[in-house]
Amino acid sequence: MIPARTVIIGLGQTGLSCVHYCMRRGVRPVVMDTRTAPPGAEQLPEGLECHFGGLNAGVLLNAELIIASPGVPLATPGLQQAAGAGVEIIGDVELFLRECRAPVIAITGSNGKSTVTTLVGEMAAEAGLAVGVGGNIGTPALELLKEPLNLAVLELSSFQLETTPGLNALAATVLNISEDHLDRYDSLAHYRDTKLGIYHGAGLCVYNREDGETLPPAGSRAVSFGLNEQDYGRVEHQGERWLAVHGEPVLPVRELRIVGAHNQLNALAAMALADEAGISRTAQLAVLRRFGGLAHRCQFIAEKQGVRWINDSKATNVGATLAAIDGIADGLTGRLWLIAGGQGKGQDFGPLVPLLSTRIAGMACLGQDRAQLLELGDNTHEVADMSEAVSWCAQQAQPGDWVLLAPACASLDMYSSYLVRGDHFATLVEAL
Ligand code: N04
Repeated sequence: MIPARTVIIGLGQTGLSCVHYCMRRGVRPVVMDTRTAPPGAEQLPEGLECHFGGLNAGVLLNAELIIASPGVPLATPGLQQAAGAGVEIIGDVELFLRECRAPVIAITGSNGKSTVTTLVGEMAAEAGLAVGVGGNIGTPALELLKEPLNLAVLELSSFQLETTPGLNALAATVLNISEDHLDRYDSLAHYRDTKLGIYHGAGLCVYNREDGETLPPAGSRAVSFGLNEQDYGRVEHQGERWLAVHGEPVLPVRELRIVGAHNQLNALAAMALADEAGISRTAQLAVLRRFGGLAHRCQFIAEKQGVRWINDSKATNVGATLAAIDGIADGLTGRLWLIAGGQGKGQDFGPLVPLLSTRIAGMACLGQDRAQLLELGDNTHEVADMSEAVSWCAQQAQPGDWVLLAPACASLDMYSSYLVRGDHFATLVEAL
């Protein structure tokens, strides 16, 4: 039951999905957004009460239910007051779960969420299941209720997990934890604990045995993935490395199109989740053999004058940049030029220092927090924008070299999202 006095905070695609959900159930919600002209406002049904450019504390206090966007911190004063007064505050994913009858596979982590979510979704489809894929990736969860499903695969951000108390997934995973979003969390421990909430009520917890921060609570039914022979792992077989399940080789690593140790871990996590959903190994392997990776995720853009240009705009934290560089290292023949910068979100960029003195020939630094990057080494170079970054790298690079956009930062100081940043990069590269 959706109560009559329901407030939806935060518009955009997800906020609109909440509005439509309420309207289908005969409730006309109040809509709020801290932005003066939120995206999607023009698509709202006529005549809804709207408060833009800030939250109306009085209306929030008087609400029976608040559906809060992941874009609004729960620490916002108006929300704190309402919570203190006993108003229920949930997110769109919680609303979805209250109605969804299909089993749910839930995926979070600092990096690799979208890759694993896509893999599991494709595996389920390959096995003939009616599967819905959504959450933090693509389709808002509530949209998945429109079709009858026998499996839902959800990518969940830490912000979504804050407002999803009753997940109870069939299987859930925290892929890895590295620094991110410290502009919204007071510590890495707080960020991690929020992510670990994905294990609440899970039938199976799938964790990364190489990352102790992903460990589920004691007493959980759990299985791990990692690069040795245990559980979901890796073995030597017939003179090469294979992905393995409980020591049994199932697929030569060579047959994966996505490269790097982190992608082998992603593949193993996807298999563990798919097994719990009863998806056949045959279907799993068919997908692992053909999946070439996501757009904006170490995506090859072009070769220009013998230089290869790669778009990893989705690298919005340092961990992702490290994984990208590690992943491409094997194929790399010449030197590597990195484009980085944007909003650092309070991260420590220190882990990039050893790479600047080894693998990275030079780094073009742009955006709001470029000064923090510039001071990491003597082979850094300040640029005003992406256009200057691309032309500087084009001048420096020689045939055989690679240029990688993997900014280790959010794009929101310069772009509306990492997608727009990646597209801009690709356009500039194509024009070289
Ligand atoms: O794209 C990039 O470059 C980086 C994006 C990050 O670093 O991960 N994103 C976020 O931090 C992020 C994005 C955090 C929370 C939610 C989202 C999704 C969805 C709906 C509303 C949304 C943001 C909003 C914003 S709502 C409101 N006022 C980078 C707002 C809202 O500002 O995006 O009332």
